[in-house]
Amino acid sequence: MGVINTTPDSFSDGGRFDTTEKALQHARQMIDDGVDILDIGGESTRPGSGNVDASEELARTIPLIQAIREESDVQISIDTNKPVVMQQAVAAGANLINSIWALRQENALEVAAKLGVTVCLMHMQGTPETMQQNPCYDDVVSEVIEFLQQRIEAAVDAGIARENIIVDPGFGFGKTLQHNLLLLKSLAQFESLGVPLMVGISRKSMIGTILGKPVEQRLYGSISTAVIAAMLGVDIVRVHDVAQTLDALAIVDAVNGVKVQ
Ligand code: PT1
Repeated sequence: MGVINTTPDSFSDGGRFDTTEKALQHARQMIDDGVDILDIGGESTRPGSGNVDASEELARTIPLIQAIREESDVQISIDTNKPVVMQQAVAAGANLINSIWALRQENALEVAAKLGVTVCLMHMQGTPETMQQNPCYDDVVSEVIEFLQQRIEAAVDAGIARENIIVDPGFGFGKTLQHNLLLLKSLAQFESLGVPLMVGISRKSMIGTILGKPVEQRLYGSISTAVIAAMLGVDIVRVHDVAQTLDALAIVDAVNGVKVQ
């Protein structure tokens, strides 16, 4: 899964068309590079980030989804908290709802169930505004697995087919470096949930903290986490650097596919 940024660039005041056009070019490059799923988000959910209103989020995401869909059959994921954005995104051609809230918002489960598309349910402790203030667990791995188990059941109860559910431990969402490392090391345990597993670690501060490097120097660290995740059975990695990560994952696939004699 490749991450497409749709937030206006503060260094240029080119306006909406410029932003959509740049995002579309970015999407085309990822498609060329061999991406399977494009993740489109119109609201930042990074630690400390605030809210964006629905009209703004729709204006950032819907024209882009339509434009991508006009030229490609690539899978499109909508990263949103808002039922209205889910509905319009799916109408425009999105195949997957990526929910950092695991569809806990008012009406989200019902709307997703009605739309009939695949959903990604992610674990988060707290809210994006405050989640990094004092993340706290007795046993982070079992608590995250337990949460995801409960959200799978809630989704199935709401009418979402089990085959249409993906789960994600939510790296960096209410977790210290220690919590993130424990989760990364324990990813094989998530297989017990019985649904595909996705992770997003690319360029995150857990890599920055280990390396002491800013976001633009985290490529090799990011690739390393993708390789670890894939070796531990993760099905989908959410990344910024598609071509580079695909090379690394081809090596993992080759090793996993070799016949031991
Ligand atoms: C994710 C994810 C996401 N991450 C899913 N969706 C983000 N399913 C947005 C940092 O510590 O992992 N899974 N959508 C981006 N969020 C963050 C969180 C970005 C933490 C950066 C950090 O640097």
